[in-house]
Amino acid sequence: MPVDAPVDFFVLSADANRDGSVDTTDFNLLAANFSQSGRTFSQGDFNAGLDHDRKSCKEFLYANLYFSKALEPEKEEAERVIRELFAHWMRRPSDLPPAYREKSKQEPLPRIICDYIAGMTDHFILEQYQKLCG
Ligand SMILES: [Ca+2]
Repeated sequence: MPVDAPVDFFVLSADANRDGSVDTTDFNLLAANFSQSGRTFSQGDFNAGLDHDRKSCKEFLYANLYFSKALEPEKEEAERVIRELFAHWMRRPSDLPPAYREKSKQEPLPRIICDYIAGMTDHFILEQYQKLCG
């Protein structure tokens, strides 16, 4: 179910006057306000509003992606795949790649399996699932 979610953000981080280019105008704004407190982004304080923007971005992602009702089935399926693969490698660590089997001699097996899974792409983990649990 696609939903429009207009988000206003700006990515050219040194473009103080937000005219789409970084040039001497931006440098002059920065220089004129250098080391003075209470300045805005357009006055060359490139940290101004950053915390607010970061918080807004996080809130948006949590509301529309991480805890999205529309994506819940896929999230649950991904959790199931990870849970079953984790259990498989806990039962059969011999199915881990040699480098990870070697690491498990120095670190706890659950930690090694988590590290291995964390480095996988979506495609690779599904391939592993089909091969080992399918
Ligand atoms: Ca500019």
